[in-house]
Amino acid sequence: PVPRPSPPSSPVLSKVHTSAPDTKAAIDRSIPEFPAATPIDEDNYFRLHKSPPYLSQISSDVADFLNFHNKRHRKVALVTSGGTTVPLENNTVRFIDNFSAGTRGASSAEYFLENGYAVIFLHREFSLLPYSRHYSHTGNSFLDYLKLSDDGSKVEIDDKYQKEMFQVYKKYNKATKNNLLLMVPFTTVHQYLFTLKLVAQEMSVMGYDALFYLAAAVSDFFLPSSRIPQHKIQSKEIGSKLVVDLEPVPKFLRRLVDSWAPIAMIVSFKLETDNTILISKARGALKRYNHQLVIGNLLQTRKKKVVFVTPAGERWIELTPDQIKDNVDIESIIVPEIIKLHSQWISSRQRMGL
Ligand code: PAZ
Repeated sequence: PVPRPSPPSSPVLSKVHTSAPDTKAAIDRSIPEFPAATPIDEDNYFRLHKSPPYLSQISSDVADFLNFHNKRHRKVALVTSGGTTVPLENNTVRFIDNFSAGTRGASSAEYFLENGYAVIFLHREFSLLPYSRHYSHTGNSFLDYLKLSDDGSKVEIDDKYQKEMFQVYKKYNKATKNNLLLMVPFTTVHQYLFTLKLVAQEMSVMGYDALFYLAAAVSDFFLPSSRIPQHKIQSKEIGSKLVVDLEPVPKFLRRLVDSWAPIAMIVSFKLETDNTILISKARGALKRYNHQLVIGNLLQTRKKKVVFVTPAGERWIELTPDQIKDNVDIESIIVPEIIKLHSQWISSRQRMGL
């Protein structure tokens, strides 16, 4: 048999893993039970929950990355991507998840990189990644991009895919060689919130050069750690029904805008399924959190059209039928628009002497 070499160590993938359940953790009875139906505010959330154990490693990777780009006066985008999970057990067998594949985030990260930004990619572990997204989660196996060489002695990339893969690989190689892409994973909503807070606070060294692009699909409800059972829920212990009593996730965007990253430009996404409420919900978020831009999108049409909602008004961005036929990524239009707004926003702040 051919000996199997260990897999390549990725120049971009984080050494931190978030998907394995925290098997050592027991239910934490030192934490008081949350009163039912009382919203947990942002500060209490961070006070009452333990931070993920790997956070210090991420903190030093993020600090090094930001210092590197700050010295070079390069703008940095924090792109969040993919869906968060809500575990129902500490030794997690069951969890609540959502639909997000991370397409928006992964493709947006590529367009930020192409436009001269460095990117911190805060993503759901094993969701789509910049560049490799073209060959993963596609319905094909990556082996289908390969073929046997003419003499049958080795494998090579199929001629059909050579040209496109060469272009994608060149961009990936440029991003990795120049330390332009930092991957930071999360799996649970808990890990997401702690990591977002940490990265946001570190990003303050970038001043106005920091841009937040929040495309992740973050759970609206969660199970507080004081109520999570340690082991797999046993049907014979709970009777015939599993009744799950979730709390609302604290409105982290408020803290992000007010105190974690008060001088950065912040773009959030708002997803709805009912087109009659999309604009009002997006406008509501903009008013409530007082940040710069909400991009509204509908689950059904999110890959073809989005709406930019700012205090000044609304503007739809929509792919033409030809662009849809040519598989144009809508993010190739969204991201340059955001970059323009970021530059205008920096100039306006500077004019105001802020
Ligand atoms: O990950 P994806 O490409 O399948 O979907 C992208 C999206 C719909 C999650 C994103 O565009 C978005 O709207 N994020 C925010 C969701 C929300 O919390 O409202």
